[in-house]
Amino acid sequence: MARLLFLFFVACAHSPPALEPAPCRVIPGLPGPEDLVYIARDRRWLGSFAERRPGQLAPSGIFSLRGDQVTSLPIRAAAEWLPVSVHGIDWLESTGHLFAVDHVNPRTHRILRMVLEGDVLRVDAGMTSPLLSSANDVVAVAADEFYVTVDLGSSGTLGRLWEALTARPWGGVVHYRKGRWRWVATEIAFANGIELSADGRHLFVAAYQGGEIIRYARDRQTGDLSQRTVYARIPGHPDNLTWSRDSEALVVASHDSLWDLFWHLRDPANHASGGVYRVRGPGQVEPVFWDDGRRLDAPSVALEAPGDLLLGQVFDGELLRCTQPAAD
Ligand SMILES: [Ca+2]
Ligand SMILES: [Ca+2]
Repeated sequence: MARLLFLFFVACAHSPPALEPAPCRVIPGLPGPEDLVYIARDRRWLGSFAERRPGQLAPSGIFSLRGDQVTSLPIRAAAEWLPVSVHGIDWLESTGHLFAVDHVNPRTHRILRMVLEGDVLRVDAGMTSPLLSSANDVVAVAADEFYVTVDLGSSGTLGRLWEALTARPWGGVVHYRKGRWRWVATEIAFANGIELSADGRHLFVAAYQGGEIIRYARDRQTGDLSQRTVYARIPGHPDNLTWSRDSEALVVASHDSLWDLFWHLRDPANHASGGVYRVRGPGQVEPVFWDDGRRLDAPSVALEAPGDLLLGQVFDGELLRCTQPAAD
C-alpha cells in the first residue's frame, strides 16, 4: 500500500513554470487561511480560516484583512450554529451576504449565510442536506440560491480515503434553491473551487484530482448545468477559483504535489510548492506566481484587488500579498 501511495503521489508532481519572483510580503495571519473574498465597499478582504493540522486546538472562523491588519471577526448566531468550522466562502455583493461552507462535524456539512454588520458577522440562515457529504466551496446566485462542490462523494471514512487516493471521479455539484437540494453535476475528481460567470450563463469547477477546470453551460431559469467541457488544464491540483479585477479571467491557486502537501501537513518545516494561474479563455493558461514553499506553502486561493494579489494557504498561518501593476 505504501508503495502504491508513493507511486501515486510522485505521479502527481510536475515541473514549475519559469517566472521572475513577484515582489511580495508576508502578512502574519490565522491558521489555514483557505479562501478569500474582497469587499470593495469596505476595501477589505474577508477570509475563512481553520486549523487543520491534527493534534492542534481547532480554531476556525472568518478573518478580516484591512491594510496589513488581520482580525478574527466575532460571529453572532443561535447556539445551534456555533462553533463553526469554515471552509470555502463566497460574497454576494447584491445582497451583502457571506456564504460559508461549515464542516460542523465530519458527517454533516452545511451552508451558513451571514450578514456583515460593521465588524461582526451575524448568521441569518443555515442550510443542510444529506447530499452535503463533503462540501468544499460555495458560489451564491441569490440570497436563496447557490451551488456547492462536493469533493468526495463517498459516505464512509474508508470510502473517502479510497476515493481520494485513487482519484475516483465521484464528486460533483449540488444546487440549492428555496429549500430544494439536488445534484446538477457528477463524475468530478474532487470538485473543489467553484465560480459563476458574471452573466450567470456558465459555471466553472476546479477538478482538484483531475488537474483541470470544467465549464458548464447554466440554465438561468432552472439552474441546470449542461455541455460539460474541459475549460483549461492546470499544472498540479487546482483549488479555489476567483475572478480577476477586470472579470475577464479566472484566477486559480494550485498545489504542485500531493506528496509534498502530505509531508507539509505532517510538519510545517516540509515545504509544498505551488502556483497561481490566470485563465483568459479555453486553454489559455498563464502562470502569474510560483513559489517553492519558502514564502508560502500550498497556495489555496489567489484574489486580485486594486494593486494587489493576495494569496491564502491550506495549513500555515501567513498570507502573501504581492504587488501587481495597477490595472485601475
Ligand atoms: Ca470560494
Ligand atoms: Ca477549496
